[in-house]
Amino acid sequence: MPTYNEAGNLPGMADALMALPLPGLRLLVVDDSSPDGTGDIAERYAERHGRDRMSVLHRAGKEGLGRAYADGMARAVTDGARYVLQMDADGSHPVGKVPALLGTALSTGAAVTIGSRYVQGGTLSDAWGAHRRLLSRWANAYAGTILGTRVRDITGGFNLWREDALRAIDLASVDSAGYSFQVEMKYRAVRRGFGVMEVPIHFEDRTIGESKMNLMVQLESVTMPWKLRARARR
Ligand SMILES: Nc1nc2c(ncn2[C@@H]2O[C@H](COP(=O)(O)OP(=O)(O)OP(=O)(O)O)[C@@H](O)[C@H]2O)c(=O)[nH]1
Ligand SMILES: [Mg+2]
Repeated sequence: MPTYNEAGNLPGMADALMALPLPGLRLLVVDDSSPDGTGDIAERYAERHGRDRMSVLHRAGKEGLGRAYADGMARAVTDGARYVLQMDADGSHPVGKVPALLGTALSTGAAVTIGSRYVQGGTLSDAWGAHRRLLSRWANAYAGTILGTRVRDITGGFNLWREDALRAIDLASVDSAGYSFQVEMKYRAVRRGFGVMEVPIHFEDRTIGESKMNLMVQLESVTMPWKLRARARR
């Protein structure tokens, strides 16, 4: 779970995850020295829940969620995780769906299980107006068409990865700094022949704290699918 200024969200997320009926679940928070003290709060919660169940990776400064995710996933695999779930801290991704993602991965053998807004049963926050819905749909279709994948929610950030898929993807060489990370990772997995399943989720809007989306991140998302396609052709 990457965090940057999520002091208002992290406590609730950590408590909810630790209360799930999944005794093997470990939480790794990857904090980029948040000025609001999220890293210290994460340490306190790790103490409370037990260091064997929760830990914190502190990074020196804000490098974007893609870098934070790549680092955190690499750490989780090194530490022996069999499955790694990526999940935002802002409350957009439903904690209650975590067991369903794992259940689907285990029962189907999928290497990548996507918490998907865009399969039958997937829903978006009522707070999303027509413009935002269209933009998200369009971003998905844009990346999917350029890359020729049939993944329905290729831009989503609530995904469960089997450990061998993460090893095969070579996290150290992932390019994306921002949220095109989601697209790049799935494309890499599909290209390597790993099976993908999508489980419907309800996507909630963040209610506490601020979005870290900015123009640079958006530009990267526009150019990245072309880069990935060109590289694949080479
Ligand atoms: N460690 C770290 N985490 C980050 C960074 N940027 C964003 N995050 C975290 O990544 C998650 C997603 O960030 P958001 O700002 O919600 O971005 P988003 O979900 O694409 O955008 P919204 O739809 O506006 O919420 C949150 O948990 C953030 O705290 C970063 O540079 N470093
Ligand atoms: Mg968000």
